[in-house]
Amino acid sequence: MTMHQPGAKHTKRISKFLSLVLRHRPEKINLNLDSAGWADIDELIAKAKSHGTLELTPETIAHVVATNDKQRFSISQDGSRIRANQGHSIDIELGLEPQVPPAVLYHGTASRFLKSIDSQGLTKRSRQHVHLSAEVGTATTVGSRHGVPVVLTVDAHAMHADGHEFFRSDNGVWITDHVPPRYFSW
Ligand code: HQG
Repeated sequence: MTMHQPGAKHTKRISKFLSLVLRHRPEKINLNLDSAGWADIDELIAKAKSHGTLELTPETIAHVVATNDKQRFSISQDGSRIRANQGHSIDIELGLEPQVPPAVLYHGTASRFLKSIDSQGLTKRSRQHVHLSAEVGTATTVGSRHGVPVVLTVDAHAMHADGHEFFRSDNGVWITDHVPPRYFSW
């Protein structure tokens, strides 16, 4: 028998639900996350069901994780836990090691934020980190989510040389704490 997998629309709905409870609002279904953001998959399934939110199975979760366009989620090696790779607003410690970034990184934003960004630098806003991309195309897409996109070019080499720490999430997003205005241009 072939295992039935959710269609594209349902897969997206599950992905959005996972982003919500694993990054922002686990309390919505009373889900426990450990300090590194991991949730027990059986508990997630049971609580999503008891809150009438979604019917999930280990197979559909594995499918969503494997096919996710941005590889937003990881399953632990023993298969028992899941977490979001980045993008949290809740306070968790991803436990990543600092890495040497590429010389240049990009940040996509919307034109209406430029004035504020130019005075304060790139700040975390509601998230735990500032998100940067190694590719202009990705940055443009990220910026388009907010309005007319503008891509900032960040001198990651200079930031790193000046002691700023960079981390790379398991899905390849570069993250740091703050990008002061002197390190970017557009
Ligand atoms: C802007 C998505 C005013 C910032 C993406 C952005 C990413 C400022 C917005 C990930 C500012 C925050 C994160 C300042 C920064 N003044 N505006 N000082 N500093 N901003 O969504 O980077 O699809 O929290 O430029 O792919 O857009 O969810 O951050 O426009 O990787 O997996 O404030 O989320 O991934 O917006 O996106 P966000 P982001 P997912």
